[in-house]
Amino acid sequence: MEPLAQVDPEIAQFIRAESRRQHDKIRLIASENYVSHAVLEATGSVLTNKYSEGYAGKRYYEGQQYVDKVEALCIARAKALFGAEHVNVQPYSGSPANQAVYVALIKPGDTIMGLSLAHGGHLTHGDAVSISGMHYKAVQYGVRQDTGEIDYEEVERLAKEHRPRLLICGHSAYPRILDFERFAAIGRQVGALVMADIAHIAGLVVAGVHPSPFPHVDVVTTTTHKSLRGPRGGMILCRAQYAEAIDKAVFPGLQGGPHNHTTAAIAVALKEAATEEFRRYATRIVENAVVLAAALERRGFRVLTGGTQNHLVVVDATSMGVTGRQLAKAMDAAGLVCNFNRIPFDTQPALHPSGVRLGTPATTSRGFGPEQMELIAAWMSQVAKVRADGGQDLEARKQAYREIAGQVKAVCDGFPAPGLLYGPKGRPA
Ligand code: DSN
Repeated sequence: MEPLAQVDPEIAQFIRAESRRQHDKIRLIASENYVSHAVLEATGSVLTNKYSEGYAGKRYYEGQQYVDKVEALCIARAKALFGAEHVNVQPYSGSPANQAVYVALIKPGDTIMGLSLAHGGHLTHGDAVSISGMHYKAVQYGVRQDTGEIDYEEVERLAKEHRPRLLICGHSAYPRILDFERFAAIGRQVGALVMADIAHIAGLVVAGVHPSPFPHVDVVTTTTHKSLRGPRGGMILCRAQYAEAIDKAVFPGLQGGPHNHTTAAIAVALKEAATEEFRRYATRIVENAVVLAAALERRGFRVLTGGTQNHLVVVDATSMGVTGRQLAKAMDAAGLVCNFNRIPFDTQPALHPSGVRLGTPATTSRGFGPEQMELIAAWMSQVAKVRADGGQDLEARKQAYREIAGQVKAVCDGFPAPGLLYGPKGRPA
């Protein structure tokens, strides 16, 4: 019963420091969030001790009296929340979930079609450096240069030309609503199965603030830790006719024993996501993103697509005279954490791209509203100006970032985040 701090003070110290960091800084990484104490408790539970290869009622190890119940409850909650006929809650995360769909439904060498990474898609949707681009013939569609929005006509044209077995819709950095119905219609025209990867928007979908991919598409994958606000994990939701193939692809096709502690924590997150409070939370995520995008635009940032309809804002940092990487690193020094990102038609290399990607799920979880979004835009503008001003020496720049970081922390102290060790006013809870 010795506490972690006694058994391993070094790791305990790092966890405490990370908790402090998560409290003191503003998390603008679009894929991150703060889980509740209840989700954390389930994640850190004794379920981590148990092996459970197989599925409820058909396991390869004994002692599944409670694990079976946990997994069955998790599946039932996911089916009800998303309106899915079948759910597999065992994928370790989003990439393995996507890979399991490919193993289940197509063959190596088959053609797949997805949104290109450079235009806001995901590596696992057919990028050349991912197994999805190595084992399958990947065709990539993009966004229109004039609007920055998905070019559905190009999707249709490419689909007719290449006749993919699987058409993928979904993104990691696309600030607009996805037209699942249109993707499904294109898939039907060319005889392709359609997969929606809703990892980023799952929380918005269950709350009804983004259209659902059901009943339009054949199979849906998601992570559980982004806007859905669960532990790090993945799920596959599909029509009943694909259930057996999907389950076999996850286990024994790709994975061994499921992470039962994660399954329990996903179940808790799904219960939380079914509440009216979560629906209000998801609504505020989008409201905050809209305010943030407008405030950034007023301050001179070029905001891609001219705004947002979801939790994401992508800005072209070069509109402020800096690269995305320079801005992201300077922002981190100033207490504003985001990631640099390529933008569509980027002329800069991947490690020094033009954009930064911002998201509001985490800030909304700690209670930020429009007032704080305006502050974030003002701080970002100050940071960009300091970084762009080549006349300043490094020490002067660092001092300017430290001053902003102090203001950021003062605001954060008034908004304790769920699940952290730090309470009101930034003191240990
Ligand atoms: N790493 C996730 C993101 O940041 O969007 C996608 O896998």
